[in-house]
Amino acid sequence: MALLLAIAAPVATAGQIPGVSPLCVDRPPVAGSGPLLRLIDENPSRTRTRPDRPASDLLCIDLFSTASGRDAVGVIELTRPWSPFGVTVTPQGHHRHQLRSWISGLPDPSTLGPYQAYIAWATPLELDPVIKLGPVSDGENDLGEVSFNKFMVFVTAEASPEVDQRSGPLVLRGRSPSSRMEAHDLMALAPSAEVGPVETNPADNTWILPPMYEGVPMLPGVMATRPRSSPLLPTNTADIPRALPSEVVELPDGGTLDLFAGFVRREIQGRELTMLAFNNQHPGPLIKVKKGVTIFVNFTNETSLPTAVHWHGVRLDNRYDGVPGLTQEAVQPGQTFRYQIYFKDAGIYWYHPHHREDLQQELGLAGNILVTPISTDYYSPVNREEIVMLDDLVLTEDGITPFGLESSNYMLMGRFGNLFITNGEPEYSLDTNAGEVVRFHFTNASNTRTFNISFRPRTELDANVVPIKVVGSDVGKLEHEVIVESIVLAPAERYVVEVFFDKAGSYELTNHVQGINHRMGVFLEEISILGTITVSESRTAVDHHQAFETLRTNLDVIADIDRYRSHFDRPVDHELVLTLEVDSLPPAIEQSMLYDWVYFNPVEWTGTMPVMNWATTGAEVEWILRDTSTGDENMEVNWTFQVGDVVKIRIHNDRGAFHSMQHPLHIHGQRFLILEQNGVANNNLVWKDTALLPAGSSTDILLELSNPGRWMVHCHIAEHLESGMKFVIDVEGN
Ligand SMILES: [Cu+2]
Repeated sequence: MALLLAIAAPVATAGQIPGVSPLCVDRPPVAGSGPLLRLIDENPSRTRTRPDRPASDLLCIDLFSTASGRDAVGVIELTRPWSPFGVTVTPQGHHRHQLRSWISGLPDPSTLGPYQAYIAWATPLELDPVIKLGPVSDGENDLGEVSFNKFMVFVTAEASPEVDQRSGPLVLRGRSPSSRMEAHDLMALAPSAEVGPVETNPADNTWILPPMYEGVPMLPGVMATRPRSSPLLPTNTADIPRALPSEVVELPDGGTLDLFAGFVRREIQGRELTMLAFNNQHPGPLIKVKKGVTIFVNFTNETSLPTAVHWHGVRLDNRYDGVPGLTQEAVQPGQTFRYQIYFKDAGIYWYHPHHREDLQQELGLAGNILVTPISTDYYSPVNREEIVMLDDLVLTEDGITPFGLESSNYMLMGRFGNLFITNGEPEYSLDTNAGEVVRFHFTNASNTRTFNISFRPRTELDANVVPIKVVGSDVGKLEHEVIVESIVLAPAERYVVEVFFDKAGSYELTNHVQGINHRMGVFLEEISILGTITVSESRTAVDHHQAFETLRTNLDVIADIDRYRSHFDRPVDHELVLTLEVDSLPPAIEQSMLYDWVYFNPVEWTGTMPVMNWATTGAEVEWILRDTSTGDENMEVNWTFQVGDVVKIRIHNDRGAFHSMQHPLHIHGQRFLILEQNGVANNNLVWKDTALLPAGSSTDILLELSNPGRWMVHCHIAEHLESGMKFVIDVEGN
């Protein structure tokens, strides 16, 4: 019993004593609860359900002893190494975990044989390779980093701390939270999965199933489901123009752009498609302005749908924010609206409709705005600047998969495309000379997909990826430039990065992720080539290599943020929970998903269950932003601030939801800092307007209220926004 107390004792004062991981000790009971949890069951400080904290069962590994380990017990906490992104992954998309263990009760190793030390090891479930994490003893141990999909950790007694291969007896072992995933195959035995009750909606017959995910079959019951909404695919039989590539429109202070949204024809992979475009261009015109200028946009709606234009990330006057029903009436077909836009911040921004975004943005209504800095050395010198808009599209043999009319569909996970579209094309290409440094301004314009982008030499599949220097994100530069191997962008996020193409050759712009085949309960690697960068033999005359090698500290950004540092440790002003309520889901879908709660990936990287996802609408699914103090949800939330206020908001992504997934939360008209996630401080800040909030995470942001008006806060997964995952903040002042 003395042993048990030794572990349980720090629980009550976890905040003060650097004892057992507070994250992993004080947590609710879950499947696979380990010995440590049983000990704590008796501790009155433990509460049963805690949506108000990170999901410890997704972030902890319990260590169970063997007969040799006797009374030994332990727990491992998984945190992520810092990265400038909402999650930290390898270029291959494996989540990177930093492991720290707390162990107690290890017997003297010499009592087990000729042993002097305990060593911790990690291995994927295939048991190959086995990597040495290092010696461990009672107390706290730093075990370094592991980035396997599903893995085990075990502790053995060994002859010395120096051994590099395991040969001694096993004393403790545990499995990663991801290894608990289960196959849906048991569902094949469930009658309801075999014959799903088919909806009697008369529109049923007009739906054609969306493309399947190759290699991931769906159960028959799921295949029989249809969205409870009629299919909608805007068409225009009139003679409509072919879409053109994007053009750069440089506007001076006071300049005016005539912008219209209309129908265009596209031919993609042999299909004739009717799509939408701004000024017939895919993406829409690239608007280039200098920081500090004001421009006018005379917008005309030549589509058959009500719309408006939202200027994402731009801290403009509220009445020009382009949110129908909040800042303006929707612009009806044939009508016009004049926007006046002031650009307060340098960086990359974008514009898109804020009305049936799931349909209008998907069909091509999106363009970038590049706001160039005033100072000539704001960025390091480069040879070339590229604006890259990432997107995807759902394409069947017949064309684009229709949208829902009465309600959007793909409501559960959002509309994952099966074809990547980069700057409007299935394949992006760029030519440079050897030795060039290129600055890329990336925007994720997809409805729901989170990208993990890297640059890889084409000839060598396993070659190292090209280093990427991260310079900035949504609303300006990072405090400190950093080198990474890949960049993660959730919908609506932007990253400004620089890449040095030293050697001639062909490079691929790659999206590489580890999705989940939920049906089989296994990870599924997805590698997609989004484009090619061809680096010619001729060497650039202007060498910016030295500047690229220098990682800048941005004193201007640090000084700006200094004004807010005194707020970093203030108490939390508001708390939000991101969750989901479902009602009357087709039984085959509901039952299939019952298998998935055991493990939620921090990010749903790809759509491996397209039929199930496609069949869900607002009739069954409501994504929710809930104020924890009032219980108000979505548009009931009523927060009022004054211009000049600075508030700390804690956002929990509810692990207990029926289905938990990441949400890219966007706040209009303001900027914020991401202070910490799952209790780990962010020490390299950048102003953001969109934050990727992984499943089960808890994130603190510091919101600066600088811009008066009524502003939208919402999830930027287009379908989640349509399902109601939004509210309005009122900022008073002038
Ligand atoms: Cu969402």
